[in-house]
Amino acid sequence: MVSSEFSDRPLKKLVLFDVDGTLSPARQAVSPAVTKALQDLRKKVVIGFVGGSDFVKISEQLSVSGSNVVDDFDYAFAENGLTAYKSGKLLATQSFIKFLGEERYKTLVNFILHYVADLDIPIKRGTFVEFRNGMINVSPLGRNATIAERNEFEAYDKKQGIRAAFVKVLQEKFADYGLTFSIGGKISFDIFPQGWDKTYALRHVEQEGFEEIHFFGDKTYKGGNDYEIFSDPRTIGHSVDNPDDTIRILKEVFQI
Ligand code: M1P
Repeated sequence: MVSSEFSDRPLKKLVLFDVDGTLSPARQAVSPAVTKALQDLRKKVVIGFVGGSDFVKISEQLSVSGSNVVDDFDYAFAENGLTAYKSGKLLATQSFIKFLGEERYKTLVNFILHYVADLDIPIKRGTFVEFRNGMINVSPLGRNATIAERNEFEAYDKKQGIRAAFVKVLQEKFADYGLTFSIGGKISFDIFPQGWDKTYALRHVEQEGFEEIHFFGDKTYKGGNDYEIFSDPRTIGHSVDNPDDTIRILKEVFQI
């Protein structure tokens, strides 16, 4: 039985969206056209986002008109759902440190920082490891790079496979840690406990009895950070090329 708070929606369906590359360009703000499409869609169905980034960053991208992102979406899932809101109320948070323990975490981070120090890539900036609530994010370039530097690194990485090689080493070295390594964006990869991919968010919605759960994402290929939720039997997956493509498919599927 779908919650009474959603009784104003004619369709008992949930539509979830990845953020970067699906609702907005990576790490940039959502466009007015996407905002409008989401407002129209919300009149018909329940909507939510499932982003890999932390809640503050996703809010910056999606709350462009000054509104609060938890009011604009029925479900707000940051860090793959490890931080979760429903109808503006915090549901739960989980912690990477609780899962791993301080000692193992320290061993992992020390190894990563040594590996980055030994990497010979054209430029390096700062913040090579970003500690988040439910995961860590590792960037050989460094997270406080400019947009232009991010794009240059992405092109370089496509040729050189810097991130893929890094991930392979970590997978072998830390095989007994129970971790998943996911290359989702342009300059980094995420590390989180196995099963804490975007399907983690589904545990917050499966009791609701939605007739259908749709998921829209751009990194739906194997190894991409949308792959697991996109291919999960509980969802109907839609693979998009960019935010305009998301609008196009929404118009087709939901006649908005
Ligand atoms: O949402 C996709 C990814 O976006 C960022 O990646 P990058 O900075 O490499 O483009 C990060 O927030 C990453 O955690 C996230 O998975």
